[in-house]
Amino acid sequence: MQDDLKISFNSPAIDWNIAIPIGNGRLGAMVYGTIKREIVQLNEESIWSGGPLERINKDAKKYLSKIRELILNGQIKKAEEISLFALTGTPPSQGHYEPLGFLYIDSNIDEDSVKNYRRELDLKNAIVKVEYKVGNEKFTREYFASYPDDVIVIKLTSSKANNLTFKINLRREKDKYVDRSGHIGDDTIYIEKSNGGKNGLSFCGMVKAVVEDGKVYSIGETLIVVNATTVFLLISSMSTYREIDYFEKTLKTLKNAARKGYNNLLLDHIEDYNKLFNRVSFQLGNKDDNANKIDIDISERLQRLKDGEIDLGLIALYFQFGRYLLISSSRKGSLPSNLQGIWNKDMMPSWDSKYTININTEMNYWPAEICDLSECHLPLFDLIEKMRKRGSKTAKEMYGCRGFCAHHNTDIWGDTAPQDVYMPATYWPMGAAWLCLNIWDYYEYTGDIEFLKSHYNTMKDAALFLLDYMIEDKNGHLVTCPSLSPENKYVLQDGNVCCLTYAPTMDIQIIKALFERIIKTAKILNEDFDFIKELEKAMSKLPHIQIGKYGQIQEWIEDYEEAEPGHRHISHLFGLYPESQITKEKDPVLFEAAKKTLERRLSFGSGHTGWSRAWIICLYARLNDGEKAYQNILELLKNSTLHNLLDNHPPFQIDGNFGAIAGIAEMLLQSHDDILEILPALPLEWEDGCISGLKARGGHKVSIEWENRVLKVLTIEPGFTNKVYIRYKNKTTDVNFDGIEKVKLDSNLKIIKQ
Ligand code: FUC
Repeated sequence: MQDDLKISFNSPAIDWNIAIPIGNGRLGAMVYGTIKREIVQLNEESIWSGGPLERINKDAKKYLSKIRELILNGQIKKAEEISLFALTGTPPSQGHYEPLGFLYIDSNIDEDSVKNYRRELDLKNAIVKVEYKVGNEKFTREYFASYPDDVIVIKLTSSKANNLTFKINLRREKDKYVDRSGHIGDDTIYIEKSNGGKNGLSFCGMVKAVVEDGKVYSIGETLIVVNATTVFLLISSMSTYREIDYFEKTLKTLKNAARKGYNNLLLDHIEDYNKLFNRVSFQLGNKDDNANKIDIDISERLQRLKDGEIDLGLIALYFQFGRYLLISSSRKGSLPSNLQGIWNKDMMPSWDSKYTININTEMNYWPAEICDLSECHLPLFDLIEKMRKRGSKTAKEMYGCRGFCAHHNTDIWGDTAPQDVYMPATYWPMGAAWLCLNIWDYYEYTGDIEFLKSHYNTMKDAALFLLDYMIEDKNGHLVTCPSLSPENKYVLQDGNVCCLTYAPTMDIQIIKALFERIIKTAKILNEDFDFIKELEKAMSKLPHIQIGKYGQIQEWIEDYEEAEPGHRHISHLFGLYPESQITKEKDPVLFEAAKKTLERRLSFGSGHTGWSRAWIICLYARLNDGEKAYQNILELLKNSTLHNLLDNHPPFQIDGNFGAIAGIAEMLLQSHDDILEILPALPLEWEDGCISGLKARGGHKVSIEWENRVLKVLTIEPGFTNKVYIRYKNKTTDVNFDGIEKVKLDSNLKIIKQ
């Protein structure tokens, strides 16, 4: 592993946007590293306002045919008006994610006498360290979030014996939103919010202090440590989302962790984290140069980038930080990473910090497989199963359809009814179909046939909904109706600006992607042959992707003028990435049109949000344009990245981090269409580099070393498919892996050694 995997800060965080995230999938914390009052902002995955809601509009089915008729006849405004009344959820909104609160550690340290301050995130071991000196005395703090022991751990040490004295509190915003707090014995304090049996969650947060020497006691809701040399704090939280006995369970978790002791907690944490993180290493540019920059404050590195300095090490660091974030916010058994991963500071967060499934949640999981973090992908499938149950009711009651559907948002209870009263987004019924594509993707990288088998019916249910939902248009095409192209609007000849439509391009592409995946799965499982035929027939009746008057991929079924030609969503390029329906080999004309589409969007200012910029990186990688992909990475770092490297929508939204690193991986390796393409979009500036451990479809582990922009060594450790086709520039070859453990090839794709 590299030793330049640190994000350094030479001052405490002045606000949340420069605090450092840690997490174990379920518990998250933002470490400020402040001195006199240390602030650690806390999250637990399931602390949401309210509870599961039944929001299906009972009049949807009654008005559905009218809405369809109006849309097909071009009376869009009328259709939109009725949809507002008849399709909007009752009530229109799901609940929102909330923070657990703040941990405050107050001491009497004189901040003016502090010197040699340093705060860092060590990505190699997922540990935050804070160090500073007062006179000759050195104070050190270490923070990590342990997945194996389900606690956040903070260790405080002073170099002078018995010189740590501080008090600790747990608070929620403005000291409100808590209905019980206090201490349990001498060494533990808690806050609790119980819901009195109403529809909603109860939860608690707890801190336990373990001292080696000195004294710990509690008064009221304050924990007091005096004259200690080393103390470690254990923090946990739980809600009724998982445990009726959340309070007892939390207490037990803390006791177990205390018994285990700091060193064992740390060792197990590092071992667990390293198992995932160490799979991929990435070196870009000059090794010594990168190592020299590692102690520079990250804000300064970002500023230098803005000033035009090249910092390839920062790109590699950003990439690994993204992998760190996925490991920290999405672990087996946890909820999936939401709009803010797991790190939300607001009681009323932007877009509720939920799961927006018309791009954002999907983007969170784009890097999961290629960056060899399949295990982190699993929480998404648990949520899809929850949605399946709720979504079959939505499909039936709103639309009279079989199967299951979801609209553009979901929550931790798998809500599937339309969310918001927002014409450009709310009435889009494709959320479940898009999410179900990940089932196949997981299989394609892991070869886990049992997983595929057990999730086949979920994909099938998403398809059954679509088979029933689609109607024939005047040309005999099968079309989704009503629907929209997230979240853009179009202008009709009469000047009306509209959203609702039938068969927007993205829908056609999603349906094709889903049906093709199901057909492949059914063939592998050797079942459902009649259903395969049904899907094939339906696919043959889907409208074709069309090219519009600007040479662009048409976003809608008609070549409408876009209301916002620089819109952040680039939904109609879904077929280019994440899908691979538009490739140079399959259709050079559509490929060119995709290029024009992107250029046009950008020329009108697209990419202004972090995730939009991240998608653009992925799209340019698929267009084999390394230069433009790199320029967009720079734009993202310069204009849409906070000083703790978290993505800035604004505000912070984690999808941009994840989308961007998926794009970086796609610049170096692509594996759609049964061929491994090596360095498909390598920018001029990335002269030398080495990435090891990327995953390709088929489960192959790929390492690539290049020098002077030429492939030096390609190493492949075979996965579950026997044969791979490889392409590098204009050379192709195939390798049969029968009985081979590892193969190395040179720039001519000749085998160097096996
Ligand atoms: C979609 C996007 C917004 C934002 C929100 C969470 O509505 O259009 O930009 O990311 O989701």
